[in-house]
Formats: sequence, structure tokens, C-alpha cells
Amino acid sequence: MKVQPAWTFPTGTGKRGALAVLLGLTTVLGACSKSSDLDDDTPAPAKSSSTGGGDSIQAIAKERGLSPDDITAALKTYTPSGTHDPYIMFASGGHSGQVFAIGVPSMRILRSIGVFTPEPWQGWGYPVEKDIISAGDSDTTPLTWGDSHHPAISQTNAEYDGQFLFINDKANARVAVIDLKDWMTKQIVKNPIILNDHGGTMVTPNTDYIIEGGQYGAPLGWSYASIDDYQKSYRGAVTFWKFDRAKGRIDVDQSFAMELPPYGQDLFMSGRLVSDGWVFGNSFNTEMATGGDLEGKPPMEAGASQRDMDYMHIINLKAAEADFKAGKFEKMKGFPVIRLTTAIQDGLLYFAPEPKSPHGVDVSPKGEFIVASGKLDPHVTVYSFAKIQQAIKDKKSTPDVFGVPVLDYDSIKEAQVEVGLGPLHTQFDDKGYAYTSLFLDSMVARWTLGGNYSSLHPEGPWKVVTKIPVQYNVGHICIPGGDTAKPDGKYLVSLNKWSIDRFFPTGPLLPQNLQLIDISQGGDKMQILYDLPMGIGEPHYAQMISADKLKPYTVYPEIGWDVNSGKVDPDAALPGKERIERRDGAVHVYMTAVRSHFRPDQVVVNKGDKVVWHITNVERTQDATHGFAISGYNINLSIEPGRAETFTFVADRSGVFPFYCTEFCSALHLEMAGYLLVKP
Ligand code: K7E
Ligand code: CUA
Repeated sequence: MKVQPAWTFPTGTGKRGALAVLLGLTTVLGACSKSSDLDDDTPAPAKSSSTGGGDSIQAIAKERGLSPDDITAALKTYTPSGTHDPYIMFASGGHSGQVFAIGVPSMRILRSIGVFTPEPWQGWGYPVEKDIISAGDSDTTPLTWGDSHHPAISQTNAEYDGQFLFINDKANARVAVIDLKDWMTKQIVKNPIILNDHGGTMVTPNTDYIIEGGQYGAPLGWSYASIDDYQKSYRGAVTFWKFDRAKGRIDVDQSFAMELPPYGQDLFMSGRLVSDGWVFGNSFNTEMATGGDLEGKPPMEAGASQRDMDYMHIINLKAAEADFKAGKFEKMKGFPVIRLTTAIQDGLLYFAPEPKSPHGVDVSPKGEFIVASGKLDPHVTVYSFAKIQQAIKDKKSTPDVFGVPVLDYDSIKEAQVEVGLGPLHTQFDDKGYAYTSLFLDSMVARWTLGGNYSSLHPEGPWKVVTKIPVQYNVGHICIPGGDTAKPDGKYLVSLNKWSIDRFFPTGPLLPQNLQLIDISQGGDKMQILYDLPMGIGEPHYAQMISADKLKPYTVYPEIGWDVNSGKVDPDAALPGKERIERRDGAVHVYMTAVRSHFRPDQVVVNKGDKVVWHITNVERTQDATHGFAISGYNINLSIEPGRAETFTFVADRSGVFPFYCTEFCSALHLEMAGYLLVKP
């Protein structure tokens, strides 16, 4: 693969001249303007910084072979020690099953958040909060990994409010709720009728519902049917999880699903403002291909790519909610499902033809356009919500094989924009531009929106303005506020699937590459600023929020805080009341942790005792976190200041088990230890 330079060298002297004046860089700009330095296809390793040439900026830049664009990129991203990033991006952790928080523009990874998978640093699942992870298990098999996919920040009036974060597990159709007060997972729900999902989690403009679309058609309720009966017995589904903001939890009893044809539902997106109350999703296997390559049938992916059009799903969520409240559903595994026949009869579901194996479906900031990308089509197709409503009213549709009305394509299409090869996902900025990732071209295309946005563009509506090469094979892209009514057009992060030559090869398994792009200027100006290798899982999607909208705790509000109930645990261990007592057939340990001791520091039990261990970090100092591990018993906690935890185990092995603090908290951290003695 030819490596394309990530930047274009500035023409004219304006930018370079200004920069040179700013930095006094005449020497280095002169040195770097030799075209051979700039057009070389092979990226050279950056040289180590100068030891002989002195510490001047010129000398460092020359020694490291930095171009003027490199220097502007460095200036735009460098975040001095002690200063904070203006934006925080929450990226899904892919196979890690977690969520990663990344500061932008520094691209510093701030932390991972344990979600679907035990995470040892935060003691997530060892054994604290194990119940939250296992609440999402399927009925027979404990799940020990997740494929975390699409994070969604909670919204108020179609803007991120920074209160909660949701994320789905594609592998097992689970949805998690993370509280952004302490950045901890509070709830995981397992979808009772589908086994995997994809089009989640997207939220409605006031976070009334968290949307979870299915993916691969299967009999609902995890039952069996022969694959020869695909059309008759296999189905798709979309689930609307009701979110109770006051409780900070999904209210399963107020949640419901809708049965859909087995068309391989893909991504979903909520309407907003003018399209509030409606939901859009796409599908990519209206052929209903099932594979069977050994029997001479077309392989799955070929079978699923035969038709020119698949169907965008258009769902009237307000009307579906009314049907649910009116009891117009059937229960499947105890979960309410609006049947397909009801959805058709009551006008809850419509289809729009969309070209060639579509992937992303995205809604413009004010909710008036829906943009779909056909993976096998060089265009994005833009639908007008107003035209969709008109076509529904005029009954301009023909039924598909299940009887779902397919709206007339030409009546609802607003525009098609030829963006390039392999279009996937679209984001919007504050200047009326849309950006579409091009997987096959390894580029991000910037194009102009029409309609009310037309006046912003001298270029005219629905036109590609520029494209920037990314390295390589971009999936999702992320702009701050990108899925809201008020996107912010400063940065775009390109979540690239392949990194190939960008980093030192880490064996045959290479990291993904998250590239930060400056989109603050309009027209043809975009600049790659930074490459962040993600060697800890494959982020699919990310959402980015202005940091000032986040109001996290710095320490828990009171000593003895139960992170799940969000208040003080009445049974928490408290300073001055440390003790060991036997009651109700168990040994209760009440232990406090403070620099640099655990009290009590000796705990003696008998083999076979059930031990209920309460431990509280009584610190009020920010960052005075203590860890707690008991060797041999797989017990490992992170206890942040104020937090109280309780865990239970059976002391089924006798012996002497040191326990110790796992966070290097103080000069006497190594001495912050004690003994669990289990008598034979
Ligand atoms: Cu395009 Cu699963 Cu959102 Cu990945 S998905 S890229
Ligand atoms: Cu407490 Cu180390």
C-alpha cells in the first residue's frame, strides 16, 4: 500500500511565514522546504532529540526532522503538565469489553472503565460488583468477555448533559449504564429475546429511551428453528430500554421490543428536534441470505450483497410507546414484544430503500435529514424527514414480503452525494459540513449540507469540499457533540481499523490507530494532528463532550459511601468502630483503610467460615485510593476515598494469607498489610 502523506504542505508563505515569526524558525523552515523531505513515501523513525545541537527549537526540529506542519500539529496538541484537555472522548473498548476515556486534543488515555469484563486495576469483578457483571449473563453460561461497541452520552434537549454513559455489548446483546459522577458501571441488562446486537446504544433527545437494535436474524427468545425456515421463523428486533434518570437505572418493566423482519438490522439513530419521536435504522441482508457454502449455496456475504437496495427502517417510537402502554404486545421470555403485524397495522414501521449494503445512519443536527451510507456504493443518500412524513401521509409505498410499507425512494430522497469508496459513518460540525468516513479509500470526506444549511456554503449544497487521507481504513469518526443538535467543529477523531506502518510493529497483532484531525477551518483545510495507538481493544465508536459539562466526584461525598445505592451504607465499617464479630452464621469483619494501615490488621477465622468483609477507605484526600488484595483468594479491590465495600467469601482453604494494599499510596505503602489466618 502506498503511504500517502497525511498533510499537504502549505502553499504560499502566509502560514509558514507567520509560524516562522512566531517561533523564530527561519532555519528549520528553510531546511524542511526541500521537497525531498516532504514527498518521501517512507516514514522515517523520528530521530531522538538533539544532544549536540542545543535546546533551541530550531535545533530540535532539525535534529528530529520535523516539518512546519509537524510543528503546528505539536503546538495544537501539546498539553503542558498540569493543564487539562477541553474535551473528553469516551471510546468503546471493543473486545476488552470496557470503555476508555481519552483527553482531546492531547490524546492522553485517562482511564478505562470496567464494564462487561472484570478489570483488575479497579477491582471490577474481584469480587466487588461481580453481581453487576453476572446480571448480564445469559441463562446458562457466565459471560467473561464483551464486544463493547457504541457509547452514548445521556442527552437533555438533544445535547449531551454529561450525566450518564451507555454502551452495548455486540457479542451478547447487553446494555450497560455508567454513572459519570464516579465513572462506574451501575447496571448491565441482558436482552431476553436477542443474543447479539449492534445498533445500540443510541439515546432519544431526553434520554427517555436507550435504543438497542439487533443484528443477525435468529428465532426470537433464543429458541431453535431450522435455518431452512429463515423467512418464516427468524426475526430481527429493536429494543427500547426505558431510562429512569432519577434512579440512574434502566427500568426493565417499562421497556419493550419490536419484532422486525430478519433483515440484519445494523445501526440505529434517534431523530431529534423536528424528527423527535422517530427512530431510524438500517439493514444489510434483505436478501435473507443464510450462507451454506459447503452445500453450494452462496457464501453468507455474497448472498447478502445481491440486491441493489436494502431497507432503512423508520420507526414511530411515540406511537410504539402508546401501543406498549395500551398492552398491544405479546410477552416473550417475560419481555413485551410488539409483533410485526401490529407494527404494520398501527403504522409504527416503514422502510425506505437504501443503496447497497448500507452501514451508518446518521441524523443531521436539527433532525431534518437522515444520511445513510451504502458500503458498496460510492454515495451517501440523504433523506428528508419532511418528505418521509409526506410519503407516509400520501401512502406512497408498496409492501415488502412481510407487508411492511416500503416508501417510494424518489419521493423521500433529498440528495445523493458521491463521497468515495466504502462510506460508513457520518458526523456533522457547527459550520454546516458533514463528514463521512470512507473505509476503502482510507479517507474522511467533508461535504456540504443543503436545506437550511445552504446559506453557509459558497460551494453550494451537497458537494464534497475536500477529503483527507487517514491511516488506514477508517470506521467511525467522532466530533464533539457529534450526535446532538449542537456539534462543535474543532476536532474530528478518525477511528482507524488498520495502522500498518504507523507504529513500531508489536508482533503480528497491531494496534488500531485513532487519529486526531483539526477541522476548525472550513473549505479544504483539515490537518492530521496526532496518532494514538490503541493496543488495548478495538474502539468502534466514541462520543466526545466538552469537559466542562462533566461534574465527577473528586472524592465520594461521605465516608462509608455505597457506590451502588449512591448513599452511605448503614452497615459500613467506620473509624473507631472497627471490629470482628460472629453473627448469623458468619464472621463479619469491619475494617478501615487509611494511610498506611488497615485496622484490624489481623483477622482469624476457622476453615469453612463464611466471611463477610466490610472495608471503608476513610480518607478525604483526593487520589488517596487504597487497594485491597487477599493472596490466594482472588480478592482484589480498589477503594477510592470515602468508598465502602462489602464482599463475601468462604474461607475454604486453611493457611496464612497476607493481605495488602495494592496502590502505592504512601511512604509506608509496603507496610500497609496484614494477615488473614484461616485455622484448619
Ligand atoms: Cu461501523 Cu459496529 Cu458502529 Cu464498527 S460499527 S466501524
Ligand atoms: Cu494504601 Cu498502599
